Order: sequence, then C-alpha cells, then structure tokens
Amino acid sequence: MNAILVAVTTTFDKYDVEYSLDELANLALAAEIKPVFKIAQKLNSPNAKTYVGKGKLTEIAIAITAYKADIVIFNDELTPSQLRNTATELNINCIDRSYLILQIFEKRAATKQANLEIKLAKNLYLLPRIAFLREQESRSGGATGALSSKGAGETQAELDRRHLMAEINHLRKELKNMQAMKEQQILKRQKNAIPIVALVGYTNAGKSSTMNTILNYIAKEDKAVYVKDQLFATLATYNRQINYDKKEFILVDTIGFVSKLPHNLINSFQQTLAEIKNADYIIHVVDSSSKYINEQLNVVLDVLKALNANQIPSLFLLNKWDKTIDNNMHILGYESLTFSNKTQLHVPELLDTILTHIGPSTIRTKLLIPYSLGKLSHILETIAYIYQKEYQNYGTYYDVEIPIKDYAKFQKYDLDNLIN
Ligand SMILES: Nc1nc2c(ncn2[C@@H]2O[C@H](COP(=O)(O)OP(=O)(O)OP(=O)(O)O)[C@@H](O)[C@H]2O)c(=O)[nH]1
Ligand SMILES: [Mg+2]
Repeated sequence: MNAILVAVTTTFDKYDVEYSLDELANLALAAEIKPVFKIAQKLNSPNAKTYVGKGKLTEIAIAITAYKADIVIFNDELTPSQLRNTATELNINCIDRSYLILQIFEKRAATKQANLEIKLAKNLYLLPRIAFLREQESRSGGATGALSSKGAGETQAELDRRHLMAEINHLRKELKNMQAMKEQQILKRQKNAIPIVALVGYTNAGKSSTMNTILNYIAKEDKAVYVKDQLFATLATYNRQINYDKKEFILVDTIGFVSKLPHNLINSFQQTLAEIKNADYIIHVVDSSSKYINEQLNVVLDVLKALNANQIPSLFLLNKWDKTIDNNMHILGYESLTFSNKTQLHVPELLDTILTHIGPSTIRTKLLIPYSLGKLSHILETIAYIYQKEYQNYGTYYDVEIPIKDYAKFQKYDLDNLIN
C-alpha cells in the first residue's frame, strides 16, 4: 500500500516537521505501508474542517495520482469530521497518526494484558469514528482492516456503537481484575524491598538488548527477551531478577515511546507502564547514533512526565556508541554512560552504577563465625533475620539475611569467601 504523508506545522510545535514526518514514515513502514511522498503545510492552527487548507487539498490530490497512492496518513489525531471531510474531498482512504500507532500496537501485542489494553485504546478511538470508518471500509473493501464485518448505513453504525460500548465495559472490567492481581505482586515486592530498575527509552533505542546484555553478563541468558530492529518490538513489561555482587534488583524492560502517542493509548497502558512509576532507578536508553537524539530524548522525558515518573533518579545510557560519530557527545548536567550492546562497552560499569544508586537492601548469606568472636555473633543476631543457626566445629554457622550496609563487617566470615 502506498501512502502520502501529510503534516500541518504550527508555531507551537515542539519538534521540527522533518523529524516528525520521518517518524511518521517509520511508523508507516512498521505497519507495512510504503510512504511515497511527504507534504507539509505551515498554518496558525490546523483547519477545523479539513486539517490542511483548501489549496493544499488540491496539491494532495495531484500527489495521489502522481504517486499512485492508496491512502493518506495525517501526522496528528484528526477529529471524526476532519477525517470524513478529507476522505470525501480526496475520494481516498484517510487515516491519522493515532490510528496508525494503534494498528501497529495491535499487531505486535503478545501478552494477554497488552492485548486487553490495546483493544480498549482502539475501541475508545473508534467510538466517535465508527460510522466514518464503516464508510471507508466499504470504499476499500476492507483494506484498512479496522472492522470485522462489512455493511453500511446509519443503523449499522448504531449497532457498531452499541457493540463497542459493551466491549469497552467488558475490557475495563477485565483489566481491573488484572490490576488487583498486579497490585498484590507489587506490594509483595515492596515488602521484600527488592529495588526496581526500569529500562525506558525511545522505541528501537536498544532497551531489550541492554536487558539481554545484563542477563548474559550474569549468566542468565536463558531469560533473554525479544529484540528486533523494528518499532515497538516490545509491547509488554518483562521483569527479570538480577543478582550481582551480593545485591539484587528487578530489571524491567517495557514499551518504547514515540512522539504524539495517542492519549487513549497512554491511559490504557497504565498497567503496563505502572512498573516505571514504581521504579527506584531509571535507565534511560538513548540511541546516541540517531540524528534525532535531542528530539527522541525530549519525547521520552515528556512521557515520563505524563507518567509522573520524572523525579525518579535516572541515568542516560548512550547506547549504540559503536556507531556514534560524535565522540564528544554528553548530556549536560546529567549522569550518563557511553555503552554498546554490540561491543559490550561498559557493561560492568553499568551494573556498578546501578548498584550504587539502588537503595539499601538486604542480602542473604551464610556465615561461619569463630567462637572467639562472641561479640560479633551478638551484633549479627541483633541485626539479622536468622534462617538457621548451628554450632559447628570451628564456630557458629548462620544462614541469615542482613542489611547490605552491615555486610562488610561479616564479609571475612562469609562461607563463599572462605571456600574460594
Ligand atoms: N549497533 C548497535 N545496534 C544495537 C545496539 N543495541 C541494540 N542494537 C540494535 O537496535 C535494534 C533495536 O534493539 P532493541 O533492543 O529491540 O530495542 P528496544 O529499545 O527494546 O526497542 P522496542 O522494544 O521496539 O522499543 C536491534 O536491531 C538491535 O540489534 C548497539 O549497542 N549497537
Ligand atoms: Mg524492546
């Protein structure tokens, strides 16, 4: 399918139009649509009826013929009437950026929760647009893939609407049940006080690869997550427990971001994104080789803000350093680390940085304390949770959990160290 991409830029726009249209082109490719031409128009605000101005519509019509386009994709979320008016004027299928993103998410969702969340977001998007999409569907014979059955007309639209409403209620109920379960898990983890470290970043920046690099480094490669050179390869949250240097934390890999994510999507994905809000430390993975590094950084910071996660201590991980040309790059005023999954640059340094930032936690350890050190045994028993205590030939054996900050006092008597 060939597409003409159309953007309106205003003076209020945060990102330049070249970046925004490039991103839209990548989104189209991710949905297996080929962008063949880009058109941009500068306006004070998008036209209320047709998004672009009247003259621009003629230009789009000419481009449609010239490039044999099948579809027009607009760079913002359009109102139902803007979509209908442009589709009628141009006599071609029209979709907007939100719809495109929803389609990609729907195709990629791999877990039950992601499936429910994306269905909810899509139904909320469809609700005011259902009649229009129905018309569009009959124009294209189902090419936009929005709806399951065919038919046209007002009554059909009314039936569709009722069906959507029922489904929305049902999805909300199911998600609520899942949330209750998840909250219990989070509570349990808080009780165990295992710190949470979340990988966040622009889509395709290398979050999942970084997760796998760490798993590989601590010899847990069997727990690897899915990595692919495509937008939104990851559409759920994956937690992995990491034990390193006597500390443990939970590493979380989740969805990547793009600019102008549909607001329905962010609302519906609250549960998937909840792990980020609960994180003790955030690793913001950046594709340092991208020419749009600044824009992508800001997109991610904006979403973190929307999630109320912008106060969590974080590290900028300048990933893909192996193919970064600007070797002097740094992020002013923030902690950052150059990194590469490809060359394994700074893997131990990343782990050390994480460990120094996650709050005090406990470790479980096995100690053998000589009988001559009665005082040390006494200290241990006042601070430790004791799983097992046994009087042996050379001293008292303890299987205990102690605060990490006290570990140094006992390190000498750690059975692991004694054996090594
Ligand atoms: N050259 C190079 N490529 C990398 C590096 N890290 C990741 N990649 C590649 O970047 C692409 C995306 O990697 P992922 O780990 O799937 O990225 P992600 O951030 O999880 O992406 P989404 O889940 O889609 O948001 C893959 O093709 C990786 O092989 C790196 O350090 N150097
Ligand atoms: Mg991923």
